Amino acid sequence: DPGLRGANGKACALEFNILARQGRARASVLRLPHYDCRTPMFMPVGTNGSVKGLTPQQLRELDCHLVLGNTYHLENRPGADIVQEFGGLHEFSKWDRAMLTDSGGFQMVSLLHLADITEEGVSFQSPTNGQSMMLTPEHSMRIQNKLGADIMMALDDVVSSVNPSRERFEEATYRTTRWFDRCLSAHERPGDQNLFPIVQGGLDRELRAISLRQLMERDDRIPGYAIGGLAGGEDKESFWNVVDWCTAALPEDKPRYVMGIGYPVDIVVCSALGADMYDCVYPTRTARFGTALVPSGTIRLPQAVMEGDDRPIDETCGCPVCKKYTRSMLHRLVGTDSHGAILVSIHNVYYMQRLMREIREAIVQQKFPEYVRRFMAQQYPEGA
Ligand code: PRF
Ligand code: ZN
Repeated sequence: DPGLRGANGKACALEFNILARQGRARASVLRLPHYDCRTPMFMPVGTNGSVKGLTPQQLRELDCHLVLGNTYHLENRPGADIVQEFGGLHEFSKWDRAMLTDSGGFQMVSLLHLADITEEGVSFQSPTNGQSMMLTPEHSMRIQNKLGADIMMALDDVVSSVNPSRERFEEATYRTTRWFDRCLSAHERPGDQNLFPIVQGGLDRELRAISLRQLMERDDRIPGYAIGGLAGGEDKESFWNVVDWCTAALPEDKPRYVMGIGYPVDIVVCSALGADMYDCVYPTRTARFGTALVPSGTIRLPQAVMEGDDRPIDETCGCPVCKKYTRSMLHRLVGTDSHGAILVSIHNVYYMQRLMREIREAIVQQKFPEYVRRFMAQQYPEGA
């Protein structure tokens, strides 16, 4: 819908309407070409365009508003040309609500550890089939324009945990801005796809400030901002500091996306700091290993103590799994077939979407501080 207007009044592919604020927290309607999302929002990861084990119909019933796809994986298989021939990622995956594609570099560098980064871009040779891929900002944009997601991520220079020197972080900070400019020039669908830049700079206050300043100089062409370089095993104090610096500096009237964040506690804290969007494989990946999310933290269904436990995963949960299955049944199912993994995934995705609804409602009702206290008391009963 080219008729949408950004905060600056310019034609833009999203509208961000803040419904309520409390402290720095905000609740909004994020209107994207395919769906009116509510924020704060958790976006499950569907690497190949679909979330493992869950159908698009189930994701809708679980109240998901936006699903993530990955440029690197989709280009590898089936290939962006083929997805485009099928009418784009929405048609291909039969997911008709909003989608976001990550730019691909992070997946190549951080998950595969085999990437070579130069000013030109990120190149990678697959250890399994020997196939190589060179992802430049231009190529990432060409692929993401073919996929057609509502939000595309700019290619950022991700610092591998193998070589985390200050010099390398400095290079990556400036290069991420240069690559964002190349992404802006290469982006061919500004009328119906939103391009978000990614704030980098490691855990360094000065580098984060440089990244923020450089990107915000381009604010009139930016529909929303992402905060990258976190969730890499840093301590909580550093993590919160970076989110705090970034959300304090970013414009109020645009959505803020903290990449790779998915622990419920982190989402509650980041929302209090004024962040709006999150994604992580955690809830679905941990489900496949039999870990279920509950208000007090997690429970491990494969444990022997679950064997005779006739309670549902969570007595307060309204998901279809908690209505029908006991822990005892799930204990058997996670051990024997993929059906158990799917059931726990359903519960965990429901849990995340319920958490997000509660956060949004608490902000709207101006009861967010009480909500945070109640949430933390459940997670940390000893006040640890
Ligand atoms: N950059 C990109 N994708 C990401 C991240 C990032 O920094 C993170 C956080 N480390 C998760 N996903 N492009
Ligand atoms: Zn449940």
